[in-house]
Formats: sequence, C-alpha cells, structure tokens
Amino acid sequence: MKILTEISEVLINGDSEKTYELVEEAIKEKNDASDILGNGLLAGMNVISERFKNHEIFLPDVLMSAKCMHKGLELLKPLFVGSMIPSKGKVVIGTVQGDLHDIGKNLVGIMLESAGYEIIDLGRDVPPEKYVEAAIENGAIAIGLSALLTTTMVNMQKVITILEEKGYKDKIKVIIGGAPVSQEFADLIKADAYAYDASSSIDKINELVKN
Ligand code: B1M
Repeated sequence: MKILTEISEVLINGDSEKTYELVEEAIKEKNDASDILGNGLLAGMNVISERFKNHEIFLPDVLMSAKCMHKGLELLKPLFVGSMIPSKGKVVIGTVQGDLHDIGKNLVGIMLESAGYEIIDLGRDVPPEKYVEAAIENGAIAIGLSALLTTTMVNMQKVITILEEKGYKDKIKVIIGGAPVSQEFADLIKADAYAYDASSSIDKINELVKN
C-alpha cells in the first residue's frame, strides 16, 4: 500500500518521471492494476481536483499532474486491455468541441477496450460532424461523448442532431459522460445512455448492444 500512497504524492507534486518509475515498480511488485489506478493515480487526481476547486493551486499545477496521470496510464493500459479478445464492435470516442479535458475519456477508452470493444479515439476538442463521419466510415456501433465543462456539454446535443439528420440515430448509439453530465441531461438530449464513470460505461454499452 505504501507505494500507492507514494504514487499519489508524486502525482500531486507533478513529477511525471517519478510517477512513471513508481507505477513501473508497483507493477513489478504485482500490485493489482485497478489498485494502482484507483488508490494511486486517481486518489492523487482527486486531491488535485479539490485543491483546484478551492483555488489552492493553479492551472500549470493541474497540467503537471495531468501529465503524471497520462504517464501512469501508459503503463497500466496494456494490463487492462486483455490480449486477443474478439471485437464486440467499434466505438468512436472523443471529448466534445471546445473541451480539452481528456483524462476521463482516456480511462473510458481503456475500460471499453478491455471489455472487447475496438476504440477509435478522436482525441479532444472534436467537432460534432467529425464523430458522425468517423462512426459512419468505420461502421461503429456507438459514439462515446465526454465533456467536463458546463459550457461544452451542449455540444453533445449537436452530435445527436447530426445523427438524426443523416438518418443514423437508431443505428449508431450515443453514450455520454463527464462530471457536469447527468441522466437527466442524457434524457433531455435523447442520448441512448449515460455512464457515471469508466467502469459503468462497460455495462451501459453492453446493454445498448444487447438491445
Ligand atoms: Co479543468 N475544469 N479547466 N483542467 N479541470 C474542471 C473540469 C473544473 C470542474 C475545475 C473547477 O473549477 N472546480 C472546471 C469546470 C467548471 C465547469 O464547467 N462547471 C474546470 C475549468 C473551469 C477549466 C478551465 C476553463 C480553466 C481556465 O482556463 N480558467 C480550462 C478549460 C480548458 C478547456 O477545456 N477548453 C481547464 C483546463 C484544465 C487543464 C488543461 C489544466 C486540465 C485538463 C488536462 C487533461 O485532461 N489533459 C484540467 C483538469 C485536470 C481539471 C480537473 C481538476 C480534473 C479533471 C480530471 O481529469 N479528473 C477538473 C476538476 C474536477 O473534475 N473535479 C477540472 C479525473 C478524471 C478521471 O475524471 O474527467 O471526471 P473525469 O472522468 C470520469 C467521469 O466523469 C467519467 O468517467 C471518468 C472516470 O471514471 N467520464 C465518462 C468522463 N467522460 C466520460 C464519457 C463516458 C462515460 C463516463 O462515456 C462516453
């Protein structure tokens, strides 16, 4: 457990090299990947979120911790994503237009990939048309939209409108998530599902595919 606390601490301090080293060490010590993620990296990120909210730290500090998170995820990803699982279908994911937050979206991608979905990650600040074009071109079964800002969550609606206009609303399912998003908002914009976190996005997509 000591190493997981250390991972949290170096992430909070924004030391990405040390984060990488410690995550590598924790893996070698046979710590469970979910534990390293939850009790190490995410525990540190929660502290950063709280301090940022309380104006105790500033954007550059948050960026440095975000870099640590990315470094750690680089090492954890192969452990989550099982080898040779037959694909359950393609899912296009991305953070909506105007939004640069991608840590949560990346986690959702890793979890869905580990559950057997093929992920087409469009990155962040993705224009609404791009999701729809990518989904149609690749024969995707679903589009996953992430938003962390109250000012950008409205762009989720635009993706659904384009799907409707192109006649794909029933063929390509839309799942949404992110801190300001809720089930009520999903109902309002007629998204097919809302997932609170990365793990529940697996159940939600599985349900959509089954139906
Ligand atoms: Co920004 N930021 N940020 N930020 N940032 C928030 C979101 C904020 C809540 C902080 C605060 O003020 N308390 C606030 C938003 C307020 C609001 O809209 N109501 C905010 C702000 C204001 C801003 C700027 C405007 C600040 C400024 O410039 N003055 C600016 C905007 C830039 C832009 O996007 N255009 C900005 C910038 C940044 C950084 C670039 C510095 C950095 C992002 C780095 C990066 O992502 N590469 C950053 C960060 C890190 C945060 C906080 C501190 C942490 C977000 C995070 O990564 N959390 C955040 C505070 C907070 O959220 N409490 C904050 C960890 C991550 C694992 O959680 O992303 O929630 P999360 O993902 C979860 C779930 O939400 C869910 O599953 C994930 C894992 O379980 N989920 C999905 C997410 N997407 C999903 C999709 C799904 C399903 C589930 O299906 C498809």
